[in-house]
Amino acid sequence: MKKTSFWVSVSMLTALSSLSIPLLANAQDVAKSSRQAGNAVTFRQSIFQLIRSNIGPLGAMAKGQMPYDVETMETNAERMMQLAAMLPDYMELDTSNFELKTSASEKIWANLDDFNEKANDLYLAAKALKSVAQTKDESQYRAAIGKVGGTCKACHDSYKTE
Ligand code: ASC
Repeated sequence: MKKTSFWVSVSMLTALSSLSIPLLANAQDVAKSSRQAGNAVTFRQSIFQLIRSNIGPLGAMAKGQMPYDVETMETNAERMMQLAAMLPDYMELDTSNFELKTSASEKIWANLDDFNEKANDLYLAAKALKSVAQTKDESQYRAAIGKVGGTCKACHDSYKTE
């Protein structure tokens, strides 16, 4: 009696979990209200604005509009590493079911692994830029900043609308 009920429980749990895991994963990833979706947009746009704020001065340095400042380069590279590392978490929630003011393409959620790989490309380029700033080898600054900008562009080309 005890043995039977144990195996019945095991098989019921197995059946339940095989059903409920995909359903749960879906339910967690899709926005359930316009309020939740709106908050997600605010948070993720905050991250992108901070990335923009940190690449901005570096882009100006690479274009010769501003003198190279190696401390700013290192600080901003470190910040972009941290911000890039937040992107997979903050972009996971699919908000495409709601009418929102956003330039995030719906393709993001159909290609989340690729999106996350592109976020990782930004992380790695920012990490490389930090190393270059630490070596203080001015001949490498421009290319390293350019590589960070290149990862911004690669992702925008696929996943930013307008
Ligand atoms: C920037 C900025 C971007 C990227 C991109 C690079 O300075 O705001 O979005 O560089 O333009 O191509």
